[in-house]
Parts: sequence; structure tokens; C-alpha cells
Amino acid sequence: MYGGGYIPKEESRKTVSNDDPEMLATFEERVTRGEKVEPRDWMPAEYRRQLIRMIEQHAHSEIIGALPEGTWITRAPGFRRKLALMAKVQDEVGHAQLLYSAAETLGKSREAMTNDLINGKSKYSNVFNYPAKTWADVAVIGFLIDAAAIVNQVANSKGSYGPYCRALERICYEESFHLKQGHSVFVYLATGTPLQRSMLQDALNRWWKPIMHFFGPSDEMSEHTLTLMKWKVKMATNDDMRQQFLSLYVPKIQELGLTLPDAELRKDPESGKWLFGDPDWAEFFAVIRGNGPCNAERLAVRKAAEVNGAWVRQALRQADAQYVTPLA
Ligand code: BYC
Repeated sequence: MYGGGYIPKEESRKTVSNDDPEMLATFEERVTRGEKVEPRDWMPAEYRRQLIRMIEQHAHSEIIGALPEGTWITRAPGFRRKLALMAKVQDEVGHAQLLYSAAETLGKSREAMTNDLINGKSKYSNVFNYPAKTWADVAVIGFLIDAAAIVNQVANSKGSYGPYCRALERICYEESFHLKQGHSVFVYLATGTPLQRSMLQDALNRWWKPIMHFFGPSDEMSEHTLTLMKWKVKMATNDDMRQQFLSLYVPKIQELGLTLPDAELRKDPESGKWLFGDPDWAEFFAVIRGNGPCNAERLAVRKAAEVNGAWVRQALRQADAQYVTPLA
């Protein structure tokens, strides 16, 4: 069940106005000065709820995110690629552990988070609800999804909540290796045989829309951005992060002679902003509400892991109880 201080969504919204105005003002001054907020510090109920929501979703994204690439470990072309992919997938699961621990500092138990994931109550990143059909999908995920994650996480690691920022800093170091691994596979295929190039182009075509969605809905549709930016949980808007990603990575894709499946994608010379076609937000919302091509499969795998691992957790709890010396 929930630990101290955690208030579920409906009740927390009611308590926002109950925050002591003086405490709230002091808190906001601290955040504005750039101080880190730590678990035992006073914080508004809505700040706590928003952080739990976001960190928990992030943790779920890491653990579910290990699944599409994980299916390629047994089929990786060669020993070196297999080793690198195994290490990468293991890192992603490790990121989930770090993030679940960071979310637990806010009062929601790991067990409650896992239950909310497998019961379909919590969200996780849209991108992991699509299938990894070929080895080229591993290249696109490792290069471009990890790159997108770095854009998001480097920004948010400068945020206000200490445990989340420290977890993000460590995660970003590891993601940089993932990006190199993805880039290496991506360039290898892009400069390979016509068949390898067309396999990569096909993967890029399929993943482009989900990658554009990865940064969240456009700013005018975003529900939480204003609140999260005020409290420095989020350090850039969804559209700003999307623009940053496009500026950094579209040229790298194009210089390899690959194309992107959006005829309207171009940089406007006057504003310096990237223009793009309709991102199809209807598909995004359908996917994050559980109706993507792989949502059911992903949750079924996670649920099976939970059920099959129950005896291990029980054995560990028993071993723990046996070895803890009672206080005199
Ligand atoms: N997918 O008000 P908004 C990785 C939801 S894994 C699903 O803009 P916010 C990797 C949003 O939750 C790293 N849902 O939200 C792992 C909200 O719904 P609720 C993944 C999304 O929070 C393995 C509603 O839409 N990164 O790198 O201000 C292998 C309204 O949106 C998404 C993170 O998790 C989405 N893409 O901003 C390889 C980063 N976008 O909760 C790689 C942490 C939005 O009200 N999260 N929604 O029901 C964030 O930075 C922010 O939560 C977001 C969204 C920018 C994603």
C-alpha cells in the first residue's frame, strides 16, 4: 500500500489549496533559487503527486523498454553485437531500479507501482508499444530513441527533486553508451548492402511517428507542463525538446542518405524552427490509453515476470526475516 505522504490523484487535487501559503511561498523561493528538494523536506501535495506520476512512468518505460530490444538478444548478428545488446538491455532494467527507488522516496511503494503497471493503470512511454520487427529496429531504438531520451533527461537532470536528478545523471552516462551502440549498428546498416539499407529505411519509416510522439503532445495540448516547469521538475517544454532533437539528429540521418517519412519536414530559415506534417496525435493518445499494437503483449510479459518471480521474492523475504537480529 501507499507509504506516508503519498496521496492518490483525486484527493491530492483537493488538497492543493490546503497547502500552507507560507510554506508554499518558501518552497517556491527555494526552487527558484535552484536548491534541490530532498525527500524529508516539506513539499506541496501536488508537487509530490506529479513527481510520483512522472518518475513512476519513467521507471515503467525503462523496464518495458527492455522488451522490444530484448527479443533481439538471441538473434543478434554475431557475438560482439550480442554482448553489447545484452549489456544495454541490462542497463535499461537497472535504470528502472534507480527510478523506482527515487519514486519510493516520495511515499509510493514499489509493489503499488508494479501493480498499477500490470493492471494498466499507469502509463509508460508510447514508443515501446510498437514491435521491433527486424535487426534494423534495434539500430533505430538504440540510436534515435536513446538520443531522444538523452535530450529529455539531460534537461530534467537539472531539475529540483534531488533523488530524481541524481538518478537521471547516472542514467545519462549509460545512455550515452547506448547511443554509441545504436549509432554503430545504424551506420553499419546505412553503409551496407542495398538490402541492409532498405531494412534500415523501413525501420526508420515505421519508427519516425512514435519518435516524434516520444516528447509528449504539443505544448498547447500538454496538461502538466506549466505546473512542472514552475516547480522545475520539467526543464523544457515538449515542443522545445522535440525541436532540439530534430536539430541534432535530422542532419545525422540525412547525411547517411536516408529519408524521413514526412514530406513537410524542413527547417524554417526565418524562425530556425523545424516544421513538420500532422504528427497524428490521435494515434498517440490511442497508444498511451492502451490501444497500441503491442500494449497487451508488453503488459502480459511484465505480468508473467511478476507471477513467475513471486517465489523468489517470498524466499528473499523469508531469508531476510531469518537473518535480521531482533533489537535487544
Ligand atoms: N508516452 O501533460 P503532458 C528510454 C502522457 S525510457 C506515454 O505533456 P508531461 C529507453 C502524460 O503522462 C525513457 N505517455 O505530460 C528505455 C500525460 O498523461 P497522464 C522514457 C505520455 O508529464 C529502454 C499526458 O500524456 N522517458 O529512454 O508534462 C530502451 C499529457 O502529457 C507521453 C521518460 O519517461 C509518452 N511519450 O510530459 C531505450 C521521461 N508523453 O499522466 C530507451 C520522463 C506524454 O496525465 N517523462 N504522455 O495520464 C517526461 O519527461 C514527461 O513525462 C513527458 C510528458 C515529456 C514524457
